[in-house]
Amino acid sequence: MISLFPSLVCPYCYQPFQPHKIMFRCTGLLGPNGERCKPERDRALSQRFAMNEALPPVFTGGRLTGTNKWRTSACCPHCRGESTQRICPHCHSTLPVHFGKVDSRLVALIGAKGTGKTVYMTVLLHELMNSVGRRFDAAVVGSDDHTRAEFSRKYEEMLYRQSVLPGTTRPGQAEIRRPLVFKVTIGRSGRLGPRHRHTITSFFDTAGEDLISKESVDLNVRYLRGADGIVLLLDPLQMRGAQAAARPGTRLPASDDKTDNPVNVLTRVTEVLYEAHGRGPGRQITVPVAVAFSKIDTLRHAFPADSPLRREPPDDQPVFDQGDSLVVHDHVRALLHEWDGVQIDQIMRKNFASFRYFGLSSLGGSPTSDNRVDPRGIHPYRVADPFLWLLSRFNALPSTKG
Ligand SMILES: Nc1nc2c(ncn2[C@@H]2O[C@H](COP(=O)(O)OP(=O)(O)OP(=O)(O)O)[C@@H](O)[C@H]2O)c(=O)[nH]1
Ligand SMILES: [Mg+2]
Ligand SMILES: [Zn+2]
Ligand SMILES: [Zn+2]
Repeated sequence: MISLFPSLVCPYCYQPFQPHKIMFRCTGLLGPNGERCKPERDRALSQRFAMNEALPPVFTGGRLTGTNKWRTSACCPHCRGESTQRICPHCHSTLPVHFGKVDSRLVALIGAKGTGKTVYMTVLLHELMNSVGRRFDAAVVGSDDHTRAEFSRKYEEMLYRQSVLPGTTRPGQAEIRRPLVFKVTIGRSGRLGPRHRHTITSFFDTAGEDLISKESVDLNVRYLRGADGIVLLLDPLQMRGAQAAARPGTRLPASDDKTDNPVNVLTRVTEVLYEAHGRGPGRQITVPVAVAFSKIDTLRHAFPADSPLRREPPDDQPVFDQGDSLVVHDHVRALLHEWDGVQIDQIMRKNFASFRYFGLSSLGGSPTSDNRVDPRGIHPYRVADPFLWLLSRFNALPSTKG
């Protein structure tokens, strides 16, 4: 059945809903009938995200008759005050201002324990807000108070100002951890003057431990099912062949029963995606997957001098450089042979219609022996490439022809 109302997906809980199901939250101000709605703990927010603050009540807006449009404001049935604060009917999170009208793309970040996901997400967002943002004339801002406060206080402050690397992301709490939602606005000068393209992106940083067993993978199924693009971070240091090639002195990740090798993780993620999207005869998974190998700083010294992973990526044009990206892709594919990772390439080719390999380093160097950021600072290398590729796949960013 073709629906007139394509389904939307909440960037916070990744649950789908029809546009006319969007709910509203009362402003809590004095209404025209002299009543004021009392703030109370919101059960949906509390259950899902452990957010317990008292908020004004929520109510349904309903469909506007005779049009395909949905409401952008509605009247509170109690105080009769008008509200424009739209919320998700499932988790009651406030939806971003342009939600439903602009592209909304959910990007899930997954990978085994200790691959560097939390560090990567922090550095990527920091770069997008700073140097990469300047290059693309892009503004990247947190879409809600929680994202803004959480990102600057918990992630950026710790890594950039206190030089502290994050602890293991707590597993089994996918219900409570809330994705960080950002609005990416890219300026373009067109014939009709400057235009802006908005994309809402939602980042969900999974706990690597949740990818160990089938049951705990299921916790993340909803996030994977709702994702428009996936960044799968794999740690070459968890692969035998690469361990041997690592710069002497590199601390190798602990291999305990909570860590899993990249092939097993990829196998399970593939199964989950087939479960989520269905599997027809000969059908492949169509969600674009950026397969990014982290911590490249520990391996770069052994690459040939002309390796694309030894040179700086082109950064003078505000476009995604397909040529450079494809050279990196081929190079990483070749490296997989040396790293005992041929199986990864076999799985990707067989099951994914759209994927690309990347090599990156969030920190640009090894952490100190007590696992703090090196005093010389953070020197990210190619961290934005996977994200820019996804944006180009979403047609949210121009790219050169490959
Ligand atoms: N050499 C090097 N080490 C890194 C880099 N990024 C992360 N690491 C190391 O990897 C460790 C794990 O990074 P996290 O970002 O916490 O990993 P995670 O994937 O979030 O792990 P979980 O939350 O346990 O799933 C860090 O404490 C660092 O020691 C990098 O760019 N280079
Ligand atoms: Mg983490
Ligand atoms: Zn009210
Ligand atoms: Zn929601």
